[in-house]
Amino acid sequence: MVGGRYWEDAPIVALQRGSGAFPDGFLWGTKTSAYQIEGSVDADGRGPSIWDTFSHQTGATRNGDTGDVACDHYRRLDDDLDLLARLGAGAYCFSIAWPRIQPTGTGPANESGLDFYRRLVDGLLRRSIVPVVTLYHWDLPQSLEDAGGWVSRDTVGRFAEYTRIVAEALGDTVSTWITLNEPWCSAWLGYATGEHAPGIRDHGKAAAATHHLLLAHGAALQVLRATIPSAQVGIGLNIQPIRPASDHDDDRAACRRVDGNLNRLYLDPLFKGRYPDDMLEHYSGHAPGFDVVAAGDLETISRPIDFLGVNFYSPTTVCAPTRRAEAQAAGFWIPEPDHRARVGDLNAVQVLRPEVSRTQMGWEIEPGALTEIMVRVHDEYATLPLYVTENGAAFDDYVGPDGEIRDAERIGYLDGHLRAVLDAVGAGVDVRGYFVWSVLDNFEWAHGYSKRFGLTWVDFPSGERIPKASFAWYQRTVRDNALEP
Ligand code: IFM
Repeated sequence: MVGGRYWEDAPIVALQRGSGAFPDGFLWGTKTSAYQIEGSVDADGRGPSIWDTFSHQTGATRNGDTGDVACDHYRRLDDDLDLLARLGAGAYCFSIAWPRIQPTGTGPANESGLDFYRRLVDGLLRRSIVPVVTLYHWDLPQSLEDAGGWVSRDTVGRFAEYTRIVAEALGDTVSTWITLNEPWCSAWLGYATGEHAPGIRDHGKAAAATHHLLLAHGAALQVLRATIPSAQVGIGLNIQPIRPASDHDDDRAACRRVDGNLNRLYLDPLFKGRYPDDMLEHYSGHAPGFDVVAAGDLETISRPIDFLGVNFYSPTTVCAPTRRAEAQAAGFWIPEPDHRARVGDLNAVQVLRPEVSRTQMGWEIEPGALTEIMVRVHDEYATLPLYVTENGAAFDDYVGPDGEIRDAERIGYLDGHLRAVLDAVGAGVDVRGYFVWSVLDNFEWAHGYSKRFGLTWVDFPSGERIPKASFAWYQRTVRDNALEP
């Protein structure tokens, strides 16, 4: 934490603007993903996913943590549904583990796997909670990775087949669908930096994976439209403002490259039906790269969606590698490891503003950046409905001697970002809902269990759940459909 002690910082992020009331019908929710919470990785015919394989490799995750047990949600389903009911948020977004449905990523459905999600959806509906289904949150069946994973075009057809199975099984009870969660992470953390499964480091493969993921989105969209004509379908992107450290041309060029990789590489094909020219040129020397694009693909990718899911945590500031010294002289701090520089061969260096508070992930807290990115989507891409499908923060929570978890920083973070949502609404953006990441502390990928994002503390050895102070705060917020003044 920079810029003061945390209890002084927390209120600073809680901006004091407006009445704090949300539009009627605003959808309040929380979100999780299968591998991060379910555990029971061998149960009822589930096959291995790339995250099972990856997390068991030495040094791949902090402390050697895996999702083998995670929050044990698979076996504690009913209790977790009761917890959601107690929270009172009207929606819950979860992901389906593809390897539970098709253990090897192809072939007939595993009915036991489908039954788990049928029970989950029925349990939500019985508690008057709207189910929102994510079809893919990073847990590709290992057999498909062995056949080339997202670098292979065949995976697109497999994803369409899997989507059809799920849509036929749940289509009469689920109306809101997210095809992919954060395809940028699947492509660039999975195939370029190797920080995520499958742990590959090859920029040409990451570019090809980007295209096949987007094509899989388009293919799934068609399947969903054909199978459930009334479905509301979107995709969840981790987009964020990227800023140059200075007005210098080199910093601005670095900023444009990072923006191209993180934002435009996804928004442009989805909403404009083309990849950005500068990114095509940037990756032209990397095979197979965007050479995998075939005639008609961009039409498939850019078919209209019903909403865009915005997953937002933090903005990023970058400088050119040649201007590190100037950035430091201007007061920026340069973290190690330097994420953006390693991602996507972008020739850029991430810098941090020392005066801005950060979460336990080291991510800068700037709620106004959420308003900014949503206004940008609205102004530059499309006026379609937006949902904030992920927003939240990891902090250094702990259970006090009295058994309470007073996560004031998280409340400050969420309050500030919800005010930023209201600012976007005030600026004319059609924001329909907001999902906190996450309702439970869970397996934070390469960070293992060291980062807690939950409204609920999970004691991992015993599985006990303890709602944090932010749980009660969110309960009041959704009940009032408004923030406290
Ligand atoms: O935990 C992740 C989630 O799986 C995807 N979005 C970001 C979260 C926090 O890092």
